[in-house]
Amino acid sequence: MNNGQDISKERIAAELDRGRRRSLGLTLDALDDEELLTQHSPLMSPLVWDLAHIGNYEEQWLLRAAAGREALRPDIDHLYDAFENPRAERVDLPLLRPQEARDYNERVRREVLDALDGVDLTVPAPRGPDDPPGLLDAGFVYHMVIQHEHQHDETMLATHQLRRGAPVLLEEAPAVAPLRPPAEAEALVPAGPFTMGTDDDPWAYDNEKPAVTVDLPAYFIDTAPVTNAAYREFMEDGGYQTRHWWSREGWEWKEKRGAVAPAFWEREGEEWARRRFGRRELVPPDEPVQHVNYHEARAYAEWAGKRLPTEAEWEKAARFDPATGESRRHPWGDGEPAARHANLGQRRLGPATVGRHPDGASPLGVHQLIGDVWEWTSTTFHGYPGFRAFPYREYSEVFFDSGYKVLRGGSWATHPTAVRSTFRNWDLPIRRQIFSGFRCARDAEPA
Ligand code: AVJ
Ligand code: FE
Repeated sequence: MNNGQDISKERIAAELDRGRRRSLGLTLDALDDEELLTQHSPLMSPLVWDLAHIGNYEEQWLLRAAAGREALRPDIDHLYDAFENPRAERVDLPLLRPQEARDYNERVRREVLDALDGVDLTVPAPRGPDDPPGLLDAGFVYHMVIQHEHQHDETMLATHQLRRGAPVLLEEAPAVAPLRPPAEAEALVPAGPFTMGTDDDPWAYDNEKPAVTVDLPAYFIDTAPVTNAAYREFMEDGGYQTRHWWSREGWEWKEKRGAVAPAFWEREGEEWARRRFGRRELVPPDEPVQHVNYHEARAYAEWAGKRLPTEAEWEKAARFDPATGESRRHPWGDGEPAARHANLGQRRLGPATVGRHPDGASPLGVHQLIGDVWEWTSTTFHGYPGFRAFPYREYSEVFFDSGYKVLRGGSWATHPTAVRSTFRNWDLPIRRQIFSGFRCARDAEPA
């Protein structure tokens, strides 16, 4: 079973190419060498690090591990090892220059495509529970590398957002779709079991496996992410000045940072403006709020008399079909995301207005779960029961149970291949340079 996914080599080659054109668009077209080598923020790598890291990861996994070819540049592995080199220190490494990085990536890619013909990507016969998974099973390692490039492209967009100076990224005019906001503010998710995670999605990472049955009591979940307008009500009601709404950790963060609004917001008389990729504009009221951290999301939820959803609640709202009792790959079904379903893949440089994607709603009527903004959940990143690290502990396992909060659903900057209803992202509760927002939930029965 491969969940109806096309695992043809043509698809893999096309997706590899799509990722590369995107990476080059974020580095080559946009900025000169000096800007690529600069550290725009201590939170981020110089863009040229991400670029060569993408190629080095591809060399390690697709050339050496998958195709068994000889290493091209084992001498640079240590420079592009994310664990050996904290982000703030990468600027001081003897990195490949931008043109060297492009040439290296192209060399790796040429060999990868050359070797692709000879690899066996068939779906294996069902394995026993103790048999280890295989790197090539149903194209796994190729999917991992395709997603990896897009994940770094999203990270590079966060670097672009932090960068000062004239705008360099172009924005396509968003297609005008009919605006059909959800009729109700909340959806009731009925009590009962659902399937969380997956055993057989050929794009799924180790942390999305294995599939587990989770039984949840009934709850309400917001049918849309919290908007800028709603978030401003919290601000104007003294949200950032009222200790009561915040956790101890959250209040400490807020006091230390002096935060009074989401990141990149600036006062404009009585109004609020925001900086977005080098442009300044009034904050649009009906878009999902973004660039808030876990503490801010949690404080808002407390103020609203609600709470953040757990990640299980988020996933059930996104996948559960009450008519069949089954879990879907996406809120709208098992089909690939199309433009009408969700705002993904950097088509715009920000979230879409609430109500723009009625065709992407879940069976329970929850909108915009996929795309727009990553949504904070109350869950600490952990392994599902039966978790097995694959193919390396440093993708997921080393982050388990250490205070990282799970984010779900992808943002406008997330590529369609790099998100699904089972996909789990994570970050520290203080981070807000990512494209993060949230929605609220509450118990259906008072506890
Ligand atoms: C899953 C987004 C948290 O960017 O740190 C990139 C993805 N892992 N390279 C990250 C990742 C290795 C990861 N996140
Ligand atoms: Fe990486």
